[in-house]
Amino acid sequence: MCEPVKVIGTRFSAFSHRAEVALRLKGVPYELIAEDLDNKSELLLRSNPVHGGKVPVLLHGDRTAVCESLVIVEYVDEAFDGPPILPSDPAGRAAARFWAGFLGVNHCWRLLWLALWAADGDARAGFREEARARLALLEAQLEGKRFFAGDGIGYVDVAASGLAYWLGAMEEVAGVSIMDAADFPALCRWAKEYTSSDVVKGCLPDWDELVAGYAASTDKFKLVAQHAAIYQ
Ligand SMILES: N[C@@H](CCC(=O)N[C@@H](CS)C(=O)NCC(=O)O)C(=O)O
Repeated sequence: MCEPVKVIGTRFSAFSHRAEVALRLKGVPYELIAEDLDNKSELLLRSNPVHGGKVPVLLHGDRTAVCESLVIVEYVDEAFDGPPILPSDPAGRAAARFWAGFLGVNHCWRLLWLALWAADGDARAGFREEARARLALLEAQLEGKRFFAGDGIGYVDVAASGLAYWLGAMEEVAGVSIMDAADFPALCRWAKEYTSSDVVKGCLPDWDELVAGYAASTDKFKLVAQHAAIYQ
């Protein structure tokens, strides 16, 4: 009998999506325990005490909770049968981990966040240029490929998923265009392909709800940008 698999998360979070989509790629049934991040559950705080109750957290039977989205994706890849998410060869795995790390907070999302939500217009424009320079490096990675992983969705695609959907919702709410089709045709085409995949579609939030949720959180987002305390 299979042990229950649960994701503590929210579909408003692109990091949370990484955990869900990894399970779906493997064909693992799971339950999403939806969190309100403004009013975190005891279960979440208990399961991820080190990072103060960040989502996602994966619960697998009675094992220790798995925290950090990319750690979860790797755990899912190793713990369950099904198509591999990471490349099988060490060099491919190393490259995939490098780009997945690049798509984390320190290299990409901090700049994107500041480009969207920094209070000062000039500073925001500067962050936008820096963020776009990072996106240009990703654009080049897609050359001649349908997905970052090749013909199908793999580790880097999962890591990049925030750019495929959640960034667009934030751009709409903030009124800032960062990843436009004129300068990033490959990334925009990839985003369409990624979000059209049946596996992915099954765990995307409703667009209007996402936009409304972000619109309601704008003050909080700006405050986070002001303190540059953006998610680690
Ligand atoms: N590095 C973490 C980042 C996770 C993260 O920042 N999650 C956000 C939602 S997008 C969160 O839980 N925020 C609530 C908080 O920080 O209190 C990961 O990859 O899992």
